[in-house]
Parts: sequence; structure tokens; C-alpha cells
Amino acid sequence: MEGRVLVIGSSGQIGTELVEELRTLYGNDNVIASDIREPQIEQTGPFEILDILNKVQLLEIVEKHNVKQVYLLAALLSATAEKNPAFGWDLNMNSLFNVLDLGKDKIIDKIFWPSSIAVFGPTTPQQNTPQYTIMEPTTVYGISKQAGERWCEYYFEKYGVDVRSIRYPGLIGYKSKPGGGTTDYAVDIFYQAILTQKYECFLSEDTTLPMMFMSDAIKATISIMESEKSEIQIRSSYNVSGISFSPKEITQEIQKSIPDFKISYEPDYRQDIANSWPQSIDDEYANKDWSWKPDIDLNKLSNIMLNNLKLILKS
Ligand code: NAD
Ligand code: AKB
Repeated sequence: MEGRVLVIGSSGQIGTELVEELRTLYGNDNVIASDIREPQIEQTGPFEILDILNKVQLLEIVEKHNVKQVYLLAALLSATAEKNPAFGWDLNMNSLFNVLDLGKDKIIDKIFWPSSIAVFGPTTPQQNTPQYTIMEPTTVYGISKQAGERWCEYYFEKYGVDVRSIRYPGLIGYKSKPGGGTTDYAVDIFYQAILTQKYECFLSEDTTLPMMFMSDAIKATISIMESEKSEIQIRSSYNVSGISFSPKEITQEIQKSIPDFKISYEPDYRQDIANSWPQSIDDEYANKDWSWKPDIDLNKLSNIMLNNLKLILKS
């Protein structure tokens, strides 16, 4: 690989695990982690404090480390962005422009930018949501992701920027905590099942959403980035699917290991966000173009989360 990799937003839920995997693949010193805040875990390679809205600082770091690939993870997620729509729009859009412009100016060669199932809205078919369908998102986060997808495709078509993207579903892992999304309950529930054997869920029991275990998300991310350029036929963003479940279904899965675990439901403003999203995703294009296939089902996910969090929380 020519040049180094920069991960922006590396202290967050995905960045924490992605940096670890990229360093295993490319070597510790070839992956520069960066964030506006300190990392959640001890670093095994270079780390820079970076505010992605500061273009000058971004260029300095890119030149200092001879960066050629950028993974842009900094963003406000759905629930947090609803509380501060103007800032959510500013961060989510201008971070993307700052990185896309580095591609346009031929300073970097390749960009990964994640979109989300939040690009879909209440008028989208909710079951097996196709790649190409009605998209009328009702959250500022979803609007920013949809606009971001259009800009990615535009920069590819007009300026030849090699930008690649996937629409992540809700992500679940035990190595890092989520940062303000509507799907966060599906991580918190495991902590509470172990710590207190009870959980008050902010979504109703039958709210089914598309989800994915973090190792599958990292696999999809690295797989799309390592694919040949010619294989990437979609330059907006690819649907990818993992598993779908509701709070009731994940509770039943946890109860197989912790029979005394109890859940109660107190839906809040995040219920409206969840209601506007798909329940399951059709990812035939990702499968066809770059052989995407998830590994982890609900049963495996639940066992991995419980086994690892028990060790972490009880140590
Ligand atoms: P996160 O909130 O856990 O992490 C985002 C990181 O960005 C944080 O560490 C934060 O400190 C950092 N950040 C915020 N403002 C910054 C700035 N100005 N400059 C530099 N860093 C800044 O989010 P995540 O879950 O890791 O998500 C990463 C990306 O993936 C986002 O674009 C998100 O929309 C997308 N995504 C995530 C999920 C999910 O379930 N986690 C699902 C779909 C899409
Ligand atoms: C959120 O809930 O905001 C994220 C997402 C699905 O984009 N997890």
C-alpha cells in the first residue's frame, strides 16, 4: 500500500474497532487515528487530535503522515442530531466536503464514508428495502446522509474521486460504546442484563430494525475498500444487511443465558425515528459487486456480547 491511512472519528464506536483491524492489516505505524477527543483505549500507533471542520489542521496531518486513504467516521448520529439539527447538518456535511476536496485536489487517493439505513424514510418499503427505492428521510441525520450520498456520487462522476460507502444498519459490539443513535438500545441492553438484570427500553417491544455485529461491519468496510475499483459500481452507497430483530426478540435471546432478565418499555422521541426506518434490507448489489455476506446471526451475537461483557464488567 502506498502512503498511510487516516481514520477520522477514531475514538467512537466504529473507529475504536476499525483502527485495531486496520493496524493488524497494514501495521501500527501506517494507520493514523484521529479524533476531537481522546481515544477510549490505549493506542498501539499514532494518534492526532483533529477537528475535522478545521481544513488547515486536516491538511497538516495528511501531509505530515503522507496519508493516501481516509476513513471519515466523525458525525452526529440520529438521536443527537435531532437535538441540535443545525450543528448536525454542519458537522455531517462539512466534514464530508473537507475530505472529498482532498480527493478532488488529488492529495489523497481513496475515501471511505459511511451512510446509514437512516437515508430511508416512512414512504420507503420497510421489508427487504431495495437498493433503489423511495427515499424521504425525516431526520436531520437521514437528510445529511442522503445528501452526502448524492455528493459522493457527484465527486466520483465529476472529479473522479474514488469514494466508497455502505449504508450501515445499527451496529453492536462490546469493545466500544455507541455515540447517540436510535439503535443504541441494542448495545445498552447487554450491559444492563449483566449488571442489573433489568432494562428500560426507549423503543417499543415490536420495533424491528436492521442491525449488524461489529465484526461484520468491519469486514464490510475493509472489503469494499480493498475491492478493485472496477467492482464498485455504486458510488452513492451500498445497502448491506446483517440481522433484524425487535427489543422483544433480543430479550428472549438474552433470557436463554440470563433467565431472570426483565425488560420494560418507555418509548421516547427515538420511537418516531425508528418507525421511519426499514425493518430489513436487501443487499443484493453488495453481494453481487463485492461478494458481501454477513457471518453473525442473532444467537451468535448474543453469546459473543454476553461472554465478553461478563469478562469486561466483572474484571
Ligand atoms: P460515534 O459517535 O461513536 O463516533 C464518532 C466520533 O467522531 C466520536 O469519537 C467523536 O468524538 C468524533 N467527532 C465528533 N466531532 C468531531 C470533529 N469535529 N472532528 C473529529 N472528530 C469528531 O459514531 P460511530 O457509531 O462510530 O459512527 C461512525 C460513522 O458511522 C458515522 O458517520 C455514523 O453516522 C455512521 N454510522 C454508524 C452506525 C452505528 O450504528 N454506529 C450506523 C450507521 C452509520
Ligand atoms: C443511529 O441509530 O443513528 C445509527 C444509525 C443506524 O445510523 N446507529
